[in-house]
Amino acid sequence: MEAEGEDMGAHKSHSWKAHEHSAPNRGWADAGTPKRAHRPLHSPAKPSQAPKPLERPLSDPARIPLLQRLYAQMARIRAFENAAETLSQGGVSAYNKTADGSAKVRGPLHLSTGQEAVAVGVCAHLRASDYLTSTHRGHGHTLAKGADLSRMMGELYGKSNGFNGGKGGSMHIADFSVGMLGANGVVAAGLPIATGAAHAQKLLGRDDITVCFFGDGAINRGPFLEALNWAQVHQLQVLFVCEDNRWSATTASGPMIAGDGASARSESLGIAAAAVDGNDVLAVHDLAEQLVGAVRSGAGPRLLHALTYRIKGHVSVDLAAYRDPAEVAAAMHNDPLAKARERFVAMGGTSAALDAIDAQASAEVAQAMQTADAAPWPEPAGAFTDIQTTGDGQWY
Ligand SMILES: Cc1ncc(C[n+]2csc(CCOP(=O)(O)OP(=O)(O)O)c2C)c(N)n1
Ligand SMILES: [Mg+2]
Repeated sequence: MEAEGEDMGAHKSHSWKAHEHSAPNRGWADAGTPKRAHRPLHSPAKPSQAPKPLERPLSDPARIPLLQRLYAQMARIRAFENAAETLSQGGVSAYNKTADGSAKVRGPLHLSTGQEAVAVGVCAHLRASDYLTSTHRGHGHTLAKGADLSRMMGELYGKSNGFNGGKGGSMHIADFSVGMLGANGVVAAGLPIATGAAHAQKLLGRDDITVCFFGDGAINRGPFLEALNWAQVHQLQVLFVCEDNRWSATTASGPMIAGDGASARSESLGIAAAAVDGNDVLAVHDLAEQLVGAVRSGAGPRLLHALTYRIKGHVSVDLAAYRDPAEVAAAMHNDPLAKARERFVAMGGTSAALDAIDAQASAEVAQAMQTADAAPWPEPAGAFTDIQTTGDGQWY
């Protein structure tokens, strides 16, 4: 695809020589101190231009096969999380619930129900060699990036067939074989990891990119600024994706965000940002196509601000009674899978085709549950592997 028609040569380093001649002599060089070689400074990063909307009608019947593929990915995520939600009841002591030990999935489980279109629309443009960083709400990102559903279920069960041998759980899933660098339990912590990964890609001269998913709550933490600043200064190949689900745990995000939010903060650093209806998988797909194309072509970082809604509570046992039921009901009407189905039928596709996809997704999840049930627990000795050693020294 074509990039945004910007000046791709914006990132030219300028000569440092003129500055050297005019620099005041501070004396240290004459005193025998070895003079450090100056590396050329990066020229100030040029503000990037906002993408122009694609001239492609969202309801073009020629797009039926694409929409069907995107729907299938969303259906797998939905089926996985619906099952995991049920399996986790009784598995965590929080929100006035007490874990009874009987649950197959234990510990906090954050569902991305209602947000599937963001992960799927963006990841449709990624290769296995591209990198992705995720959040505490990472099942959708992980599946959309191509990770194995059965191994993710195994990890949730704590079984040895899981991605982390059953020792990580939902918030620590990683699968480097498909570029999924990890879920993350620390809000905003994925942002600098993504920037670092993109810097490595640049140093290695690769045209792979890094996609960084983060929540609307994360933009109020320092790492958001640090990561975007570094990415822009070094013109890194990273796409920042804000999944704005309007909530940060039990708090509405809006009243906590000063100014105009993620896009405005990004643009203040010169990083072009664009907002999209994050529940419309084709719209996300089309905007992400442009932004991924620009980032991959070396035009510097971009930010995609996806407006969506967290249909479930903060974790699977949270009934989210602190929300206005009318708000939740309105969000259910805007469910990304229902929306995709409606458009699919309007384009001329059949409901039966999507029903078959739903059934296939449920069967895949049921198989994964059977595999996880049958898989062995990690060996006790495994408690001492894959851990960081701090040595036997003392803490200061
Ligand atoms: C640094 C840090 N502070 C607080 C928390 C507790 N916490 C977990 S999720 C969350 C809300 C995050 O909101 P957002 O970034 O919008 O993501 P969402 O849960 O909506 O997907 C908070 C405050 C944490 N995990 N890490
Ligand atoms: Mg949020």
